[in-house]
Amino acid sequence: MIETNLCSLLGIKYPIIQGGMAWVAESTLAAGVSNAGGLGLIAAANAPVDYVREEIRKAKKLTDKPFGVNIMLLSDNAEEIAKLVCEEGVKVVTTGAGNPGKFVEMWKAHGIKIITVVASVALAKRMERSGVDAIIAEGCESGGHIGELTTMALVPQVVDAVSIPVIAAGGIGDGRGVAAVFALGAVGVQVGTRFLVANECTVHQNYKNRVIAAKDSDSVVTGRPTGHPVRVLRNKLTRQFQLLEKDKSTFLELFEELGRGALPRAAKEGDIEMGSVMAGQISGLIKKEQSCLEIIEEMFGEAEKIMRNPVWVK
Ligand code: TUI
Repeated sequence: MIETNLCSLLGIKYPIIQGGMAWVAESTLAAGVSNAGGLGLIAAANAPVDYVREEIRKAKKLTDKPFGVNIMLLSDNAEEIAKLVCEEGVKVVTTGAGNPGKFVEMWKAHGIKIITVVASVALAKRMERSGVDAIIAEGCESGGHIGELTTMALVPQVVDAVSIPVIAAGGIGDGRGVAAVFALGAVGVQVGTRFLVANECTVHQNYKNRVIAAKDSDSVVTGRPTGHPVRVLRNKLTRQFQLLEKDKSTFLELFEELGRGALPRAAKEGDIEMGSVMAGQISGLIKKEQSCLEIIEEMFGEAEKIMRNPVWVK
């Protein structure tokens, strides 16, 4: 049984946190992951506050285990969501795409555990000073909004730079990935892409099928000129982005127009050609739909086997 100090920090059985995937991570997936022994998350993303409140209340009915809310700090309503999690008694908050420093005091006063996603050592250090409980070091193998460094390079540098627990994210799709990031000094993993195809995940079936069909080289990064690079699976939309990106005179508004509403178009409507199919580089590892419990037990079973009996020890 793999148990780390992340398990006691969050009150969970397996040291795994589900990715806070915008338009995807709803109460059913969050409760599925939490019931399976990990930490499930509801993604607030750009959703209206009332919607997020309802999802939190639904999750409370679906599980008696701890779950969290992911707050995307680029969102216009991040401040309102930051207050909502206090009102609703949410136990854990994860944040992404920015610096949550100004909310830390309020969340701590409400006994909320705070875990911040970072893509650099500098932000990890700043976050430790502001009092967060743990760091998720997310490499650019991840789907969605990404930083510059790979998980392999980022995680050990963050581990050396801070003394709070570090969770690894980006490029972890099976037990081999779990074992690998423990070797880098992580005390847990955050996994997004593999949970896209969970039975409990409500993303459109076309999206799941696209992830299952993906091969190693099918993910690309678009949007670099906007300052918000995003990893997605190749399709008609990414080809249009790539054409725009070649033309240096392209106005940023054109990018925005092409990207507007693209994630719900894929995740909710199932338009996987003109929608944004955010998924990580390990999509090529994913072969089938499974329950959250099967995914988690398989990952940690494999990891334990590798760590007990590494192939290189004779
Ligand atoms: O946030 C994510 N992944 C996301 S958010 C998202 S929604 C979106 N849609 C379109 C455009 C942009 C976002 C889809 N995927 N992951 C966590 C993460 N945070 N990765 C990288 C970062 C990050 C990057 C820069 C965190 C902080 C940061 O700098 C902040 C600072 O103040 O230095």
